[in-house]
Amino acid sequence: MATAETPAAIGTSVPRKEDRKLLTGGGTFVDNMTLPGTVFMAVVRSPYAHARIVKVDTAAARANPGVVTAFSGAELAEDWKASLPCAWLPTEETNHPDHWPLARDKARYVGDGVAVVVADSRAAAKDAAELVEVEYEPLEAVVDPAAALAEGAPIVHDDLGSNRCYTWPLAAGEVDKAFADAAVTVSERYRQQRLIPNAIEPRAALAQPTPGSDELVLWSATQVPHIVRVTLSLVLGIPETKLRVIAPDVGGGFGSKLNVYAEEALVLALARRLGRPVKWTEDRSEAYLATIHGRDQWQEIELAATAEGKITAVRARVTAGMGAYLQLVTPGVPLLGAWLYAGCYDVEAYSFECIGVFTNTTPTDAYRGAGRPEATYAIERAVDALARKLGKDPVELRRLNFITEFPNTIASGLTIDSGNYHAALDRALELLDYDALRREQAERRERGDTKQLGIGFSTYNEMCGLAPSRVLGAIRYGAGGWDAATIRCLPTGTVQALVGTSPHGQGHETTFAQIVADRFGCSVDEVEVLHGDTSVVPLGMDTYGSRSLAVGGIALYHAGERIIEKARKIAAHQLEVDEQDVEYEPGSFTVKGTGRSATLKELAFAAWTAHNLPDGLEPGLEATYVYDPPNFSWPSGTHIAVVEVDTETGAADLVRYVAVDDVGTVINPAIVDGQVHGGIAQGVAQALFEEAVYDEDGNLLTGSMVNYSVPSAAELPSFELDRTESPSPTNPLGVKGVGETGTIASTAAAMNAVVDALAPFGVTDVQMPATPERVWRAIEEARA
Ligand code: MCN
Repeated sequence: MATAETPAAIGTSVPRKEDRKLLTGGGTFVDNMTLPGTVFMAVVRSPYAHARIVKVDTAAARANPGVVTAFSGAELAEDWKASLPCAWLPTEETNHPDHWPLARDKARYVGDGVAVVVADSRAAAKDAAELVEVEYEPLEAVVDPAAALAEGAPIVHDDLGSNRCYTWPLAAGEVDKAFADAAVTVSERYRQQRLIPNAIEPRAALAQPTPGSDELVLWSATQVPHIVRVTLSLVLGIPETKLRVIAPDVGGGFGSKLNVYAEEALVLALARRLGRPVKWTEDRSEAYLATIHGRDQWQEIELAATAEGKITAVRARVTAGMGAYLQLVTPGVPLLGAWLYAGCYDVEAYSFECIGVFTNTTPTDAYRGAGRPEATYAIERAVDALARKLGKDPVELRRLNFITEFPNTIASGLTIDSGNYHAALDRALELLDYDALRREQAERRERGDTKQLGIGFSTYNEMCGLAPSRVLGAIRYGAGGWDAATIRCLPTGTVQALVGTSPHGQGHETTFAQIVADRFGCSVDEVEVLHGDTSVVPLGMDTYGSRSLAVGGIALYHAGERIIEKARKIAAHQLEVDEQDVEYEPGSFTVKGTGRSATLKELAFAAWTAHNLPDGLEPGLEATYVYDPPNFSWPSGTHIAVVEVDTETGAADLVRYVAVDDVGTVINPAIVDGQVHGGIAQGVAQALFEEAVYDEDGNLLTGSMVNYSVPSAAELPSFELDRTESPSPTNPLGVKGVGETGTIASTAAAMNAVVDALAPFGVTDVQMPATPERVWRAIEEARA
């Protein structure tokens, strides 16, 4: 294995540069920072899911020792020039309610902020928050998205008159005809239960007014410092030039920190009012209420097929819970799956419709995979249902329907860049020893063993690397899909790489350094990757949608090419030959056919002294590139889960998991494996363990890790991973994203395995998560 000190080509498992610091306690997280004079904010949150706010009295809180000030929502109303942002309103008619950092008239979910207290310690702020007296008039609540559409359901936003947020249709080809002509059809309904993101570091924000200027600095545990800066400058009504946002080390996000939150706006507004730094850190149970949730959809999917099992059409309908308000991209999340309900399969006709619905629950938004795990789940479960109906092996049915030609414009309208779906499936079957497992399964069934085996497939593709700005514009997303990078060769030979994406666990400091080191012929340690500070890296679109490498990394690659081209001019000038006569090998230029050469480091020094540059050439060796990709990138692969279900207790144990992914060219295999591992764990968690449960009054019953069951390594087997490689033809490195593949693929694989194990009982569906109780009930009901 290479070390960080040796030249590290693309494709090498260089150990993560950032780990030494993180593992030895040297990381800088927002909550580690306390500036002189810092005061602490606590948020008073509604205990009701739906209630009119009659009166907020902060007098007792203000009088408590250590308290600096306290405000109700109404008292801060003048601080906002715009409501909190939603950057993705999918249709012109989308109902978009105001979303103020503190509620004023009504509380709309348990956890909705209604007042803030500021004190000289965190404990004092929390104690005093309990003394704020809020008079509520409780109202009936609605928590299920399907129920919220029913006649007579309580209305979350009175002024909208309805809980419907939007209806978004997509149709291509003759769908009705395909269903009328079909020899076989299947029609399935699935629940995508609500999930609660669990980053190790909860959210935290620290705002500092800068004495002597009107600048405000916000440190935030965010995935999106650039987006936070643009949007909060509008919310606070301050020039963007006067807001600097810094995402220091961020301990995970999984999409939940791809947002602009009330608390970020609040600490800024309070710092501006008080002239002092104001800090807030979420605790875990607060996070469960106040940080976005994921999923929460009802899905209906129908397949039309020939008697042989060739799928001709897919029809999907989704009812998607928005929660009480629209966060940054809430309405767009289910639509990220809109094109993918036909999965890896070649169909002629396609239709999709999504209805977004308000409920009295925590807002939903992007959670790892965002829309694509849901789509993959629906199609992969439905393909298994079709296989069962036809009495075919699920592998054979998949093979019959795979897309085989690339690039391929699919029925829903997008173009898949590259892939080889058969190759990944072949390799996965080989790793699994499929035939042997099916034999064992048959033997266990024959013997009537208590523990039955289930084998579940998920052959998936996804669109990530969000993405071409024009396409994002066409689907009414409010920002671009480009990203930017700057490379600066310093006179002493080291290199700064400034990137507009910002990691929170993905290892960019290593992989991005590898991209530069590979082209510049230097070690990874000679490249310092800087990110996450809008003053240091002003241009960027941040990290989500597995875009950092496929967009930001390509910007970095192009910036490197610009450096090399400029250095070539200097080399030719100093070596006194034509530019065409110098050849570049990573790290140095040589005059063709001679031993005369100049290294990139020497040229960086020459560019800095500027004593002997070609006429008209700017001194310095620095280049910026803003890259807007021509397409999404399309990872794909085959995941296979093997579960053992105890038919007496209902316990479903994941005993093996094989994943063969195709993410194009791989920069760092160890990091890619790590991403896949984490992703699989998260997707399996949805299938078998996790669910946010509300009672009918809108109380979150799974309000802590005691009853929201995040799996640990003990619940999961070692994953067996491999890769195939279909480089993307749309970028010069051939890379595709990997950050979400595991999550996108694994939920369906695990649930297909559970249902496969229960096939002898005639069970065809179990709602997620497939807890022992649910599995046991399914068996008992089938037996009855
Ligand atoms: N990589 C690579 N070769 C490839 C693809 C990726 O070496 N062919 C490397 C990249 O250079 C990067 C990492 O793998 O170091 C992930 O790259 P990418 O797929 O571009 O994803 P992003 O960096 O944009 O990360 C976002 C993605 C998302 S959307 C979620 S959600 C997620 C995830 O990454 N959240 C994570 N992975 C996470 N990992 C951790 N530890 N914590 C989270 O919160």
